[in-house]
Amino acid sequence: MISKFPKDFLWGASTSAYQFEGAYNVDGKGLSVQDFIGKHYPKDITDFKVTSDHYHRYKEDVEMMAKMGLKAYRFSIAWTRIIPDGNGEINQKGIEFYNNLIDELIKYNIEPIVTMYHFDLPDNLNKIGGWKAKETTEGFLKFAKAIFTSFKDKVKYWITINELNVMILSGHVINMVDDLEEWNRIKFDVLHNLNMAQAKVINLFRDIVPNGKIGPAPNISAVYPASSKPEDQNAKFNFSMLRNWTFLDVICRGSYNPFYLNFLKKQGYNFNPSQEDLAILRSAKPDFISFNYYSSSTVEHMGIDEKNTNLNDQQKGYEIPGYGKTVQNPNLLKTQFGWEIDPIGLKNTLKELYDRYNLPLLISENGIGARDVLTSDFKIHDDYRIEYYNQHISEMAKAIDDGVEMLGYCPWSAVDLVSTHEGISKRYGFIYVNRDEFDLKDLKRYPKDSFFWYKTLIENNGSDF
Ligand code: BGP
Repeated sequence: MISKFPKDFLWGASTSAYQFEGAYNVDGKGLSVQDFIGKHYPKDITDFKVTSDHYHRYKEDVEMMAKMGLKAYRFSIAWTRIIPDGNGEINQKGIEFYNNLIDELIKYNIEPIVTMYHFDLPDNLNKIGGWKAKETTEGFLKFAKAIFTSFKDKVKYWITINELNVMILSGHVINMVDDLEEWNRIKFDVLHNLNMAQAKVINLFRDIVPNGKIGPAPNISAVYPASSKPEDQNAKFNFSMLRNWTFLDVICRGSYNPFYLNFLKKQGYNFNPSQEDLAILRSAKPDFISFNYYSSSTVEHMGIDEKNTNLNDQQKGYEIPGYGKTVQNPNLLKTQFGWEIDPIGLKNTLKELYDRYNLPLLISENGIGARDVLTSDFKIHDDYRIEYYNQHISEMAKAIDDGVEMLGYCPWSAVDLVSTHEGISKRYGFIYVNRDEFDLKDLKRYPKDSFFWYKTLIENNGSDF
């Protein structure tokens, strides 16, 4: 069968630095907010100090990725390895580590895709106000300059900020927020600063890496109305805007979504970006959109006078009086961790995104978290993961067939790593890492059944779909 996927399609996989590298204080690395996990989530789960110890095992990991046939690998660079205090001196050891990792990838013809920022804000900057403080943007630009200059000849694809929308909508879930009440007061300033930082970094990129490609990586999902009631359709419109489009409109269209500006006003928020800022936002455009997709959202109408019962607790969903509230979708199955599984939602998301922005799309995350079991003969029979990917890739092929332009697919995760807030027991990898929540065992790597399945799929360029 002829493949629907372009011949240079980037079949890849993803990780992020703080969830995968470990070595949290090695070779001059400074501390990030993620090194304090447990502060906000005092659950019985591991921290990010060792994780999968990729820092010391990157050669072995890359060799296994090559054996799996990966054409691309998306990873993030830890800001605190490059600038330990966030805004000061460059740490050459940090540059050296990523240089070695990139060389190793190139050795096996694996295209490196670098995420510049994946939730791991330097703690020193967090202490002085995080993204609210101007020093944070200064530090980010300094960090960007260091990595652009160091890797411009080796890395073509760059991703600015992972899930900027999740940072704003659910910062407390990913360890970014100390005080939820204060966060709710400042988060729109933070959003503007992040948008500005992203735009400035893109402009810097054009000067330093003129032949490279750069794009954002929000978490985007199709939003469904819970019923055919017209008021539910209105809630769908509102949620798509609040959850998805407002974040992409700024970077792709260069301006804030008008409904979002109105939303801020109604929330009593005085949002007055300067003309100079707005001009900077207009000047910076991405080359592609990468996005993370795990699940769709379903919403229903919520009256302006209805009481908000969950106060921004993402575990229970979102409720915004006058705008809508999220509800369960009875048509979808769920993962062991309660996330709804919606492969057709991926096709819907791809088509909506492409229709709206007309930019090539890269899926930077998609996957299923599960309690994998290592058998006594060191096998992992993760048929549920194979099924999940089969269904999602099949829908992706249909989206391409319908006219969507795609660069690649980097599911989460290449190798097992520690989840954002649910420990190592929630595994996503094609490659198993032998450790438990608190027992580090030997950290040995074993290919799962999905590893061999993905290898075959890559070899035939997804021609079964
Ligand atoms: C995304 C993050 C990743 C990753 C993934 C799975 O939001 O970008 O860092 O962790 O979600 O989420 P979790 O680890 O919570 O299961």
